[in-house]
Amino acid sequence: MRIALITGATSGIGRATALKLAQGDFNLIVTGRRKDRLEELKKEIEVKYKKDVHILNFDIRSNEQVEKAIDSLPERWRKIDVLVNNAGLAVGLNHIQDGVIDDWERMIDTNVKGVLYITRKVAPLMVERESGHIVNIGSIAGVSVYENGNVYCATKHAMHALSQGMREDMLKHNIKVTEIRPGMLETEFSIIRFKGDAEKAKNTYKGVTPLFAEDIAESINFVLSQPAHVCINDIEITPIA
Ligand code: NDP
Ligand code: 8X3
Repeated sequence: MRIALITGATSGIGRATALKLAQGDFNLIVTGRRKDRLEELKKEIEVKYKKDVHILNFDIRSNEQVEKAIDSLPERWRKIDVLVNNAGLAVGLNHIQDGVIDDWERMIDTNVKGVLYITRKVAPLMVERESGHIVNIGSIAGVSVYENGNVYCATKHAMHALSQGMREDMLKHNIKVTEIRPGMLETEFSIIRFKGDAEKAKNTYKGVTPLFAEDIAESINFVLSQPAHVCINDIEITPIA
């Protein structure tokens, strides 16, 4: 049985991925700030799929909390085979001259610094065992930009660069790095982006069939199912619309 650590498993892609991997040969470490949701997910996986789940409840923007969480792992849970760097968010949608500094900091601290903090703690555990797979959830916003998307797009461009950089550093240790870049996907993402305005969030998907979290979970499961000698570097997925 392999162990996958999924950041941001309380909702959207992270939650769907936990449920998908639990149907295969994975025990799971699930993380996020909303502990009640992690506990519900743990219960669901244990009952439905008979897999072990370990909860780590922390804010990924705090290196101190990240270090403490990973250091707290019991020995058997430290053999992490897969790290899914998924936790992330967009906050606000403004022209650059109207940008809100606090929104920018939330995005940069979560999407860039948070990914670095957790990778810095988990990658050495993989290097020690000369084995592992890091799956980074980027975005089409990591290779293109759109009006008002400035800082969110910049954080996902950083994820794109980091994915390539990590791959250069990790492959020599037999550790694969895959970047998955989804397009428009209906999760809690837009509710967070519009700061709880459900109406605006809903309008984002008006007239189109977006991707769903399960579509991305399917791709993650696919890249993790490849033979040992195969590394899928990138997958870009958009809705037909
Ligand atoms: P959701 O809002 O549904 O899920 C985001 C997850 O990230 C939640 O579990 C949340 O957990 C976690 N998270 C956010 N901030 C923190 C934090 N400070 N500390 C710990 N966990 C945090 O959105 P998605 O599932 O859509 O987003 C997942 C990833 O997919 C993100 O990186 C996003 O950029 C990317 N993406 C999304 C697209 C979309 O259109 N939806 C398209 C392309 C990429 P909690 O709040 O409990 O801490
Ligand atoms: C999220 C997709 O198009 O809203 O990464 O930037 S988009």
